[in-house]
Amino acid sequence: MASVKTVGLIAGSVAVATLTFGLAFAAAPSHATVKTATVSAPTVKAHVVRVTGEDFKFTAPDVIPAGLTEFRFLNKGPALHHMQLLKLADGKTIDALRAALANPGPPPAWVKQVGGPNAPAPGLESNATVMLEPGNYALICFVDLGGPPHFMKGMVRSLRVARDNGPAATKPRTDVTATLVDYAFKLSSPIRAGTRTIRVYNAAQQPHEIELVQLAPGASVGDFTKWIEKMEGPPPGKPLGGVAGLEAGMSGYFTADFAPGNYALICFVPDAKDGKPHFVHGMMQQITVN
Ligand SMILES: [Cu+2]
Repeated sequence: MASVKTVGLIAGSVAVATLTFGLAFAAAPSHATVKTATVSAPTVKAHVVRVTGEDFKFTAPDVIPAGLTEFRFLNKGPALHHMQLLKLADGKTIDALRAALANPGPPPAWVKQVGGPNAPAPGLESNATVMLEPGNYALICFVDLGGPPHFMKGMVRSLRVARDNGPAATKPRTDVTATLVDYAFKLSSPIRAGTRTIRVYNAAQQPHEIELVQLAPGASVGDFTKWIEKMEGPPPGKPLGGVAGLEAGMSGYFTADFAPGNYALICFVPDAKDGKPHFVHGMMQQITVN
């Protein structure tokens, strides 16, 4: 498949950081009145689903309930992995997906990219919160270490999302919105140091993602994308996660602990026209967190 990411990470060369992840939910005031109908709805949390990735498989539930869902993805390594969610059209199965992906070129039109936790360095956990409709999905890893992409080695797994009649979850409270366009990231405000929840919204015509990388002191986003091409020497940054590929018009959320310093936002999604990763078209941005 030509439209595969070329992200790599040298196992063991990345220090394991102590990061904590979590979502902040808006607390609804609770009060009740006798005569009027102004009863506040209680806060309902998103479902939490834990997934692990390793060389080369996912460990995940087979069936989960529909609705707002926070995926927590632990990369047990030793390679870099992410957890892209694909929604399959009605009647399509994981076997049909495998068959389609055996051919080079972009995924078939009956597959929709609906986000998921983007790649954390080995040993780290990343998260993403997305709204899931009932249906058939796949978890897939598009990461490529210069060899076959990881889904060719077994990192594709089916996930059934079943109808859920519970109350709708409260959307995460967000600190910053990152809007994805062709080919840039637009932040609604600077990201301040601390635990921050970012809403990622794809306003473009084709799929995009955010991969968040904490840059090593003195390193630039260009140093990191150059390093990816050859993967020689220690990486000049540490992947932390973000939100994997989203179709046009879709949104997702991720939460990360931002220590002061420099970070990179990068999109590796292959371009609809020329198949090159979007960072080649300029979809990479360096930000400073204070
Ligand atoms: Cu992109």
